[in-house]
Amino acid sequence: MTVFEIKEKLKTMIPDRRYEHTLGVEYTACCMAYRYGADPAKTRIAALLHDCAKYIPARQKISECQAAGYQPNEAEMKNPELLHSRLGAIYARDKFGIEDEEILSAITWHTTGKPEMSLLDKIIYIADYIEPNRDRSPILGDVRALAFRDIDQCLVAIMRGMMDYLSGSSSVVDPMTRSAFEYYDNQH
Ligand code: DGI
Ligand code: FE
Ligand code: FE
Repeated sequence: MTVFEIKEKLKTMIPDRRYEHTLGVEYTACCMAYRYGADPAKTRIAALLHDCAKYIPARQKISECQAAGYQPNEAEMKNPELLHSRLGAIYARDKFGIEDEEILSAITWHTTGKPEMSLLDKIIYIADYIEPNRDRSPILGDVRALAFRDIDQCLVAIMRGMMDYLSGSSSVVDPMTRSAFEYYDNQH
């Protein structure tokens, strides 16, 4: 599929506002790819598809992940929203024909992060957080400035902000969110 065809199909899967967010992630991630030397074509596709499964009902998220061979963990069963990234990668492969493992990885890990992220994983994770339509995080100004200066410092700042946010809410922290933060926090 061409990028144009991917966009046309994607528009039928998510509401307009989410599509705008997706375009924000696309151009933010591409700028970061130019800055850090990631493959711009792969970056673009990962960005476009990262939230393609966001609007699937919770029970269907669970059942489609299971059908594709992934058994959700306890945190994901309690909060199936977490599965939109995993299911997004499944859709990227099955509905959009994407077989590139780097792209599928960046989609899979864009919500929780993980230890030992690839450059593309980091770019999609960060671009998702700082794209221009975002306005709710108190640390946005700081992490936007860091994104083009020091990608790892930016990553850990976002992860720390996420851990703080989750500890102030009643939601479960996914084990991967925690181990990603601990891994990058220890490196700094
Ligand atoms: O899909 P987006 O809204 O663009 O962004 P995202 O994929 O990063 O998802 C963001 C949401 O995921 C946000 O509301 C916080 C939540 N989240 C991230 N890690 C965890 C988490 N929620 C829980 N309960 N546990 C986590 O570990
Ligand atoms: Fe997402
Ligand atoms: Fe997103």
